Amino acid sequence: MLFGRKHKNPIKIADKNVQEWKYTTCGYCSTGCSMEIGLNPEGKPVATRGVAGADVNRGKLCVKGIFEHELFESSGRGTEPLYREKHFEDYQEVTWDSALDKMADEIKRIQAKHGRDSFAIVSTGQIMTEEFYTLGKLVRGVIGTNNYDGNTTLCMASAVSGYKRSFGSDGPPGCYDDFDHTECLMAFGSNLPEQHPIIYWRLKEALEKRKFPVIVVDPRVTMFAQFADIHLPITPGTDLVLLNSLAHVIFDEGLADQNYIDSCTNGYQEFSKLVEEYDPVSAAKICGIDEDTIRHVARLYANAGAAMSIWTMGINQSTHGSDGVCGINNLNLITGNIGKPGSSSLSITGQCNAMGTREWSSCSGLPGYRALENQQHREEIAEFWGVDKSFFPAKRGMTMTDIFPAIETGQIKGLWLVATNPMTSMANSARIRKTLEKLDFLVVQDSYRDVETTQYAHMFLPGAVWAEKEGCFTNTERRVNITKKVCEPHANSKPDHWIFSNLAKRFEQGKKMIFPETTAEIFEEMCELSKGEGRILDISGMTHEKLEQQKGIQWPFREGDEKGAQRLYTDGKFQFPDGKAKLLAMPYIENNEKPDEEFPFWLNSGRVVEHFHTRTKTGKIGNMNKYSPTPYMEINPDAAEELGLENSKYVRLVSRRGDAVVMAQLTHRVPRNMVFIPFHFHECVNRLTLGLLDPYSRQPAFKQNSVRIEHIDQDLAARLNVEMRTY
Ligand SMILES: Nc1nc2c(c(=O)[nH]1)N[C@H]1C(S)=C(S)[C@@H](COP(=O)(O)OP(=O)(O)OC[C@H]3O[C@@H](n4cnc5c(=O)[nH]c(N)nc54)[C@H](O)[C@@H]3O)O[C@H]1N2
Ligand SMILES: Nc1nc2c(c(=O)[nH]1)N[C@H]1C(S)=C(S)[C@@H](COP(=O)(O)OP(=O)(O)OC[C@H]3O[C@@H](n4cnc5c(=O)[nH]c(N)nc54)[C@H](O)[C@@H]3O)O[C@H]1N2
Ligand code: SF4
Ligand SMILES: [Mo]
Repeated sequence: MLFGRKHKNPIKIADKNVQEWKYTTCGYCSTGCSMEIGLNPEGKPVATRGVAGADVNRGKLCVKGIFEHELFESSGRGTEPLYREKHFEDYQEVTWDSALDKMADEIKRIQAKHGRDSFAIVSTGQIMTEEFYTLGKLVRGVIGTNNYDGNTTLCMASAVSGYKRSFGSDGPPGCYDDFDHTECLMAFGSNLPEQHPIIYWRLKEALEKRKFPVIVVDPRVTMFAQFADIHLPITPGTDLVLLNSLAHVIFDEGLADQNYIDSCTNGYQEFSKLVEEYDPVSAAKICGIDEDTIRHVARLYANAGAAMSIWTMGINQSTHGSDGVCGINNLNLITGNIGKPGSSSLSITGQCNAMGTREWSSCSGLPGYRALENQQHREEIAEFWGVDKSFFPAKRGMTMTDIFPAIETGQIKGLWLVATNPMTSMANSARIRKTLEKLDFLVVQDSYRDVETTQYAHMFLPGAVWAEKEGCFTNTERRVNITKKVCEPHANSKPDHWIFSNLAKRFEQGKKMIFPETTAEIFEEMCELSKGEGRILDISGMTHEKLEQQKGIQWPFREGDEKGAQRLYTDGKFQFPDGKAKLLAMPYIENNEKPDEEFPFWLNSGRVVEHFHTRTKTGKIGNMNKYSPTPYMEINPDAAEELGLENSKYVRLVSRRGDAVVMAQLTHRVPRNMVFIPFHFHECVNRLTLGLLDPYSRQPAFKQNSVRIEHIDQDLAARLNVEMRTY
């Protein structure tokens, strides 16, 4: 028998002829992996590898990271600025000077005619922090519109809102190292192995050293649920009921940490009174988790020496997203599980720099977690930038999800989209299309020319992507890391911060202000602004060089500090004036679109490991796209049998908003009354979604909708499907 290594063909890794490796941080998800891009002798990026000494990923990368060097030259990249007078005329290539002159003129014209706030700006979680800061300076200090927000309203807004309501400030209090100390982990609406594979790997490493229970709350049997000790297949949109009921059991059985509650929180009376109503028997009827399991999980969590919760979009994207986050915070406050090793309320962030925009973009306030509502903050920034303090509004303006309806009603006439693709990523695409068509002036600034929203724009500005420029991202655990420039921007595309500062120069006020040339100088300015007694977001000890040396540093990191802070609130002091956190009493209100006779299936949506968002990047990289090139839905085989539906057949899904054609994948991952569709495909799930908004965060409920399934002619569907596959 010829078994054994000796007789096997050894795996050969093709020699890419790498001459130099350059340090960067991954530009996909918020895990924040440190990587190096290999350049061949011609300076072309040909390989990617993980950085062994980096604390986050310790040499590992997921499938998206490994092929990231391929995106620089992928198809559809923007090459030159484009302009056209009217929608649907042909675009003409124009110079940067004429594009930016025209753009400044249009902004001034619209603002003069309809008021400053009639021009809106929506940005992203995917450009560098220095770029966010520069955009904020331009928008708040020069253009002066208050209708300025980011796609993070589709993503992290509920986490931000929940952190502010519970702790008095945004900022995830924990870190990945908590996995090495916790004795119980509960994950709500997060599919970590697919969406944050390297955070999941850190969790697995911790579990291999020391066993502790992992509980996953998700209506789907996700990969994470399959690996968990306990899976709670919750009824969509009812996490708050489960959370209130866990608190009920913890109080009822005397398992709460009363010392911590008394010394570190307010609101106990009201909260404990409200959760009295959420006994497990009543709660089970709403959330679908049986009473014994609720009690069992409550005891496991409360009796653990250290317990932590993580969550992602299953919580945030919900009509009770913000309440769900506060519910998780309540659970950790009553069990004394904040700010200690292994004890945390850790929101797993989404995009590579969704944290950077929260910290520095001024979208919902002013830089460095300052608030527009705070007079002292307005004065500090006005003085620092050299702007008249009365120029700043005293209250935050519209969110992304309110800006679109305001275009419909004619209140907003012009829109500038920076690195976001709402034609595919916002709910109810038909309505979004009509809305965009109403605009007098729409600018799309994206690294890809073929992004769907460009079809509705007047101007397209090609932005350099990721490691074509230098700057920072902040990851889920507040770690700031640096991406070095590894190659020149594609064709005539420009770094986003260059676009922002060159537009600023076309306004009188912009000429008076300083917009530094390099991101290192911009970073220094931010460090200066972050100094201050009692500020948790203090990065004053950081420099670009130190970030590369230490392969990322967690904030707060003050001047003179040797190490970043792993955790927040370690002293039990929170960011409210009296230093106490808030226990919040939140009744559950049922308001979702639920399955009924006409639309009998829950429509759930989310992601798969090989694709990122609207596929502008991964759709073009063969080693990603090949795994799921076709829009599809997961459907339970029993439901399929009832409908007479076979695996790999096409179906038409219909909701109250529209329809979509997808391929059926039969799997027990979804319950009998649910279908799940990855949202990566254009003209697909968001044609169907409703997207009701959370009252606090204004984040859409992307995951709770209802649909029916119809048969469709297979030849027609296959044809339609080929046409839909843009790449
Ligand atoms: N491969 C890949 N990774 C990514 C991304 C990507 O596009 N591709 N995007 C990044 C971004 S921006 C984000 S925001 C994150 C998202 O990361 P995740 O939130 O982990 O991903 P999703 O698939 O959107 O949703 C997670 C789960 O929520 C569940 N869910 C639905 N409704 C409910 C509910 O009512 N309650 C509960 N408890 N769960 C529910 C869904 O069944 C789904 O399995 O991923 C980041 N990482
Ligand atoms: N049904 C459903 N819909 C959803 C979700 C869901 O779970 N279900 N999830 C929501 C969530 S959590 C999110 S975060 C959103 C994401 O939705 P989008 O914001 O639309 O996400 P992307 O497709 O990543 O769009 C980012 C764009 O920025 C471009 N880009 C990348 N880097 C750069 C750069 O450096 N400069 C410039 N100028 N452009 C750049 C990319 O090419 C891309 O076109 O989708 C939301 N929509
Ligand atoms: S886990 Fe996220 S940050 Fe790490 S390589 Fe994968 S996509 Fe990039
Ligand atoms: Mo996101």
